[in-house]
Amino acid sequence: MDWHRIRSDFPVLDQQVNGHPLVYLDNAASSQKPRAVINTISHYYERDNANVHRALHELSNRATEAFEQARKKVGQFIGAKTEDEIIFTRGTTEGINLVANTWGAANLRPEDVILYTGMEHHSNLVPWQLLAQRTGATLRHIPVLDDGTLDLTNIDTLLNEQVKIFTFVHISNSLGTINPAKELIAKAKAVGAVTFLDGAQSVGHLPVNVQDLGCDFLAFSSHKMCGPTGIGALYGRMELLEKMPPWHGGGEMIFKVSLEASTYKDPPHRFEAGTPDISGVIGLGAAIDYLQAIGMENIHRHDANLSNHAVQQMRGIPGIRILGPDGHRGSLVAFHLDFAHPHDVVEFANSHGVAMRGGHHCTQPLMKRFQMPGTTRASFYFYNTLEEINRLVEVLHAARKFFT
Ligand code: 7TS
Repeated sequence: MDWHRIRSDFPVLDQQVNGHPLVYLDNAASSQKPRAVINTISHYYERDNANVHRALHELSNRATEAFEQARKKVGQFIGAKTEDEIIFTRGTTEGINLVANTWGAANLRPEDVILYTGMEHHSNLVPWQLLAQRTGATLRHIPVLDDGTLDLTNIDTLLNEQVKIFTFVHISNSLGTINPAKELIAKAKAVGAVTFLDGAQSVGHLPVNVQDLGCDFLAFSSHKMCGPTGIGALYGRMELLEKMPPWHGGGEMIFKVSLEASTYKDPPHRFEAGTPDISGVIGLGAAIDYLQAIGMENIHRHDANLSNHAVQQMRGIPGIRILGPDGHRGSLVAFHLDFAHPHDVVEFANSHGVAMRGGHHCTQPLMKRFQMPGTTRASFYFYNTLEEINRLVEVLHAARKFFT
């Protein structure tokens, strides 16, 4: 693979920040976009822009065709049985809220348990907490070990017949831990629990196949995988989607409407009220084409090289504490430096052209678990290079000199 050539597909990376070449290491928050995606969106607005599913004129036909083609691409990309199992959302957060408010509201009773883990992003905690308040269901979580992996010692007690839904993150955005999704989903199935996988950090980074994993739901965000912001997808197994009531009401999701009542379309349209983010969906389709041309296995391997190299190099910085597992991990390294607050580290790095994120990363319970107010996080994607990681390490050594 010619990763340097691939990197040149991303115009934004070719710039100086504060007098230094930009080193963009905030990919877990949002990835950059290749020219192919930017051009697809421009082309849509320059040549095809119209509303979808409504008119019989040429532009609307083209827009509808491109929109529905993108649904097919998403379905194939994650191994759905049919593209009708793909619902377009605003992102991972909305996908989780959709399931909590439809499947959850219709199925949860006070005697039921919602199981999640101690390493969830707030977006995989708060919607379930709201649901528990509404339904009387109980919340339960799998604890996290010191090495950043799940403590599965008591899994058979935690994941018992009371559990109605087990929802968990595939790759942690704060630790880099890759959870054993297939194994956990199989355990949940054995006790009759529905499973929800938060794929925000995984779908753009490694091959994900919902039929192989066996999950009932999977949510992810386009902007973390080279696509535009404001769009994402929710996969739901058709047997479940068919039984779920709608969430948002409005145009496009109905079959018949009278002044008294309405009937609804089949999935996925039942869950897509109003004019969708058409250019976003088409842009996401272009991002998937782009990622597939590189190959998800290749991306995963390159990610692993980058994070291994980073962990090895960063271990040499005095006063550093690196969170997350020692071995195989996602493409990010979160750490704490005993000489400076994460926000100060991030600011210092920014003054040297290095973009990172500092804070709790929307995982406050996890920060409490590790007794840290926050961490600094360097997160990589396939367009990052080993040289950039060396530059990061150089800047962290300089930070140590600066702050001590
Ligand atoms: N789940 C995980 C694991 C995430 O990392 C994020 C976003 C979300 C859900 C929510 O995704 P959204 O696209 O709906 O916002 N994570 C981060 C992050 O780590 N830094 O900024 C956003």
